Amino acid sequence: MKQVFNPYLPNYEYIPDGEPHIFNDRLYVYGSHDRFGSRFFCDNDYVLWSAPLDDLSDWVFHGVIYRKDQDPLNKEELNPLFAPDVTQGKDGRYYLYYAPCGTKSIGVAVADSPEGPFTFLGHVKHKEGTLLGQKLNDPYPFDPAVYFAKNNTYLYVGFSPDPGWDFLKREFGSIALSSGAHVTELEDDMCTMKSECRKVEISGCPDPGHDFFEAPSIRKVDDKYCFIYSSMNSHELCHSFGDKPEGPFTYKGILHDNGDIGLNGRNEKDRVSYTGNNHGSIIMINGKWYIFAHRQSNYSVYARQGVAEELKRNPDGSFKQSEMTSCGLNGEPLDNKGKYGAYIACHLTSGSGAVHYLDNCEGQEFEGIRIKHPAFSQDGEDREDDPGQFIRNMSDGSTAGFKYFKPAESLYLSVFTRGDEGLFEVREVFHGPVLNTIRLDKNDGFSESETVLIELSDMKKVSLYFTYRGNGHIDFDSFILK
Ligand code: FUB
Repeated sequence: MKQVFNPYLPNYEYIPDGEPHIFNDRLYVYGSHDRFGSRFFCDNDYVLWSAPLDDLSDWVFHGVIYRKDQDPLNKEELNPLFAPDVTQGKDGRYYLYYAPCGTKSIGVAVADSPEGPFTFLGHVKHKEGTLLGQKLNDPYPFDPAVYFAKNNTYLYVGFSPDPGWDFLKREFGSIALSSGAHVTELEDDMCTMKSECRKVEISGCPDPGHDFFEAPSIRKVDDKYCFIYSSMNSHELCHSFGDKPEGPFTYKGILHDNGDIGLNGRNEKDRVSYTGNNHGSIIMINGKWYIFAHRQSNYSVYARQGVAEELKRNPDGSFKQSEMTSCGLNGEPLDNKGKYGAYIACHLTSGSGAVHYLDNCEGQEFEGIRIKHPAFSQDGEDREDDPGQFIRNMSDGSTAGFKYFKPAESLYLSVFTRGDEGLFEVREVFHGPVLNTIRLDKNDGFSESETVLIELSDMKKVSLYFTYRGNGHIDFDSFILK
């Protein structure tokens, strides 16, 4: 079996908003599809990947499962398709729910297999036929999640935008919509709402930052229903428990934060990587719970990549916040011998820390970030077979960290970099003692450095942090553990 990393899909694939589902003993992740280099969300058509449950490293590509132009409301403008979800209907077929940006609707498509291809079926509508999202006080037709329970298909939608945001006026005009998460049940035609949407109540949020913002998702955990969502803080996924699919729910804490903010009391200024929006869900695979979420790359929130981590439980059955690692689905630390791409770093900071990527990263803000900070990036165009994602633009003090490798007493280590000369300080603990330094020569193409020895304690799994010291800039491609 191969090893599996974070991101868990090939490094040229940009699938955020992943909803993991198990159908017929395979794990499928349905998500949006970003385009590397784009200046907006979800520019590509939906594609699908799956893996067998007994080998989560063996991801298979199923190709395009649904195109933007298949929705009749979206033919002309080809608006991006935002976060989708899939459920199996009572008829055994598979139903895909999605929100085509700018159409004020939730689309429904159907397929005979979980692998698609999906064909357009209709839009979610009120009993009298008005589309959901086009009637006064409807919830925002955004981020649908679907779940079959108690002989009903539950549909969750919602968004809590700032009412002053310009795009709301542009897209929804004068219709006053209800903020927050909402739920309804669907008729067996999978399009008609059985009742008006009700607000999903979540009590016990410790502060407004942890309230619902977007990305509703639902799963059954033991005898509880677990409502998952992206909070107002935006970079984190939170969870809440309830006795019924429609709630009410009680807040239970953060599941994943794409800067590890909140983990062991970490605050925003010490985020371990470049944060941005987050969206995902949980699933039990072979007896273990996992959170699927996404990280940011390329200085923007428009090139997001799926990551997954194992979850641990609290005594009351709720989940502890996961830690971002380089190897979430691997089931054990990575081998301490071999060549690893720098793109699997779970820690990436500049000499002055990392920042939150904004939804609008055009203009000065974007340029400022691009000049001062490192980022996961690639040289090639979107979806080239092996564009070779790497860490771009490390300057003095910039650090890439990798967790975890199997214990070792010592390791020989070399790196592949390009750019200016300088050195890498190697540590096992960020801010800890320097174990050794690696001299980096000036190179136009990626070249291997000298090999150095680092002494470790063989008692625990290994973390590795590489901090660039120098006056220039380097790109970090990979490293070899020997
Ligand atoms: O991917 C587009 C949008 O970004 C999703 O619909 C939101 O949940 C956020 O992840």
